[in-house]
Formats: sequence, structure tokens, C-alpha cells
Amino acid sequence: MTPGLAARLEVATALIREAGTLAQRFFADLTTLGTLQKQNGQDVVSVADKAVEALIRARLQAAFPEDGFLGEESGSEAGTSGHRWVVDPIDGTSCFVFGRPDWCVSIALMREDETEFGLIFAPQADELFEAVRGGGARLNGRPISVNHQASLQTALTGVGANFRVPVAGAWRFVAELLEAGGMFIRSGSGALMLAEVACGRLAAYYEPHINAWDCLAGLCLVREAGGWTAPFGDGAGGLMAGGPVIAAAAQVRDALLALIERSRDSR
Ligand code: LIP
Repeated sequence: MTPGLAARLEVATALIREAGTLAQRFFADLTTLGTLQKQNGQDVVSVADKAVEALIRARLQAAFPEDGFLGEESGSEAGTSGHRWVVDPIDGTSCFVFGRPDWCVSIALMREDETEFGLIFAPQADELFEAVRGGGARLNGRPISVNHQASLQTALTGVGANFRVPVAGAWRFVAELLEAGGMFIRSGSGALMLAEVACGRLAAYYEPHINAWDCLAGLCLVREAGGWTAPFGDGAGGLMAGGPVIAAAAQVRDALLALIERSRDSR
């Protein structure tokens, strides 16, 4: 790892814990949490999301002023270093605002088109997932791996759904999965479900559309834990437009892709 990357990883690792602690302070008293709808009633943002992103952005700008930034709540700013931070301050906001524990902070660092490292911190479980490109994946410092024994029929598959794209994509996939003898789970945090593929709790994850800040760190984790991920952000608009997210333990890939294909055919 270059000294520049090592310095960024060190700052980001301390920062994601600090961000998680700030989020937890809001989570401790949800009765006073200000919340706003974004595109619909299932797409919300709270003052906690904004405050946590402001903290992360300010710290990263102070440490690496030449880096670019893309955050869910405060948008994007180009940099000059070739590095760009991609941040979701609270992934799983809908869980957060209702007091459910399935939420996390997600930070990825990109260099040009590659994700160099990804960090996901789930404060309620005190779990810090980290992956460095070419350097493996860890959970609280211990190496992790996707589940090499899992099949769609014997393990759980994470599914995401939202109203940014037609909902039939998600429910038809769920129907295909159930017909094939598999079982779905949706926690409300795409980032966390990708981390759970990386550590073997889930066999795979599919969502017809997701944004870069929700998934880049998680996709890096899955790859570094020995799993397979479909290229992300290849379509029109690239990274900024988001796209389908598909990740799996390698032996599950073909069966998963066949179900996704069938769910698309039946549109
Ligand atoms: C959420 C994702 C989730 C998806 C939601 C939303 P947020 O991110 O992680 O998987 O289904 O539509 O994008 O809004 O909680 O950061």
C-alpha cells in the first residue's frame, strides 16, 4: 500500500468510529429526532444523517483537502488528487429512525475507477468491517470470508427494494427465489447486507437499483472476502446514476444470475 493510501486508511478507520459514536448519540433519543421525507415516505433523511455526514466531510477535507467527495446528503465535489471519498453517513436510515439496529456508516475510497478500500461500521453490534483492495477483508480485525458452502437453497439471500425503479424488479426476483427454494431477507441497509455476504451470513445480495454511497464499500468487502460482484455503475450516468447491485459467494453466482435474468424476462 502506498503511503498516501495508508494515511487515508488510518484517518478513515478512526473517523468511522467517531461518526458511529455521533450517530449513536442521536439514536439514543429518537423522540426529538427531526426527520424529512425525500422522494417518498420510505425514503427519509434525519438530522442525524446530515450531522454525521458534515462531521465526516469536514474531517476528510481538513486531512486531505485535494481529495474529491461524494456523500448521500451533501452531494459531490471534484478533487485534484485522483482520490474520491464515497460516503453514506447512515445507511439504513429507515431502520434508524424507527429504532431498529440495522444501520451503519459506510466509507469507500476510490482512486480513479477502483475502490481502494471500504469500511462499514455497525455501531449497534460494534462491528467494524474493513477491506483493502488486494489485502483481504476483516471484521473487528479478524479475516473474514464469504460462505463457500452456501447455496441459494440452503442459505439466506439479501434483497433490496426501493421506489427509484419499478418495484416489479424486486418482487419478481423474490418470487423466483422462493420458487427455487431459496429465502430472502431485507434489513433496510444495503451496505450492511453486503458486509454480511462478505462474512458468510448471507449467500448473496441483489437490489435492482442502488446508489454508489450505499454499496461501494460493501462491494469491496465482498470481493476481498473471496466473493464475486457484478461491475457497478457501468450504465449511462456511471457511478452518479447508481445501478443494480449483485454480489455473491462465487459458487452461487450462476444460479443467482439465472434468477435475476428470469425476474427481468417476466417484466
Ligand atoms: C438505503 C439502502 C437500501 C435501499 C434503500 C436505500 P439509505 O439507503 O441501503 O438497501 O433499499 O432504498 O437506498 O437511504 O438508508 O441510506
